[in-house]
Amino acid sequence: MATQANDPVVGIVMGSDSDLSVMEAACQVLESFQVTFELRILSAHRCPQKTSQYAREACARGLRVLIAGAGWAAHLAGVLAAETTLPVIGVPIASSPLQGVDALYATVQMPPGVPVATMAIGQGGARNAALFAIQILALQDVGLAEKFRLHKEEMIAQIAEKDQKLQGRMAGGH
Ligand code: RP5
Repeated sequence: MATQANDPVVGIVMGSDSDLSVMEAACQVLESFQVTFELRILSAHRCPQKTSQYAREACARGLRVLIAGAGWAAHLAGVLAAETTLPVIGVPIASSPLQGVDALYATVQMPPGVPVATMAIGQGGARNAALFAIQILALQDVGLAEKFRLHKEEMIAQIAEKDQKLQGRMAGGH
């Protein structure tokens, strides 16, 4: 389980504790880049006032990006985006019988004027949400930008290694 930082710059919010196994993927990425974050359970429909207040106070508290993970008719990211000027990244979660397609549409289809940067459904989306948050923060943090550049280089190296192994197997006839 991730540890919370004293001065978080990323706020990760999820609609329920049942979303935690997905959103932990975002925590792991932020931890690996040493980006401070807080993790909260807030709900657009179960505690709308508290959720709005969180978003309204987020910027003054020092948060710079919000990540919101929610399932079903997921309003969480949209409500946060409505109440803050910070960028909001949405992660649709497959917790309903529609396997997250409902949450994807609810999150991505924000009406013009209030954008939510929407990632893929599930853990992959949660990972990407953290990486996208890092890219935003890196615009004003040279050290973080360098870490992100190294992350991209690592991916290039990993693919090259996989390809080399494959070519070796193909040449060997198995
Ligand atoms: C959404 O409803 C949450 O984001 C969660 O994905 C889903 C189910 O919540 P629980 O019934 O498990 O609390 O609001």
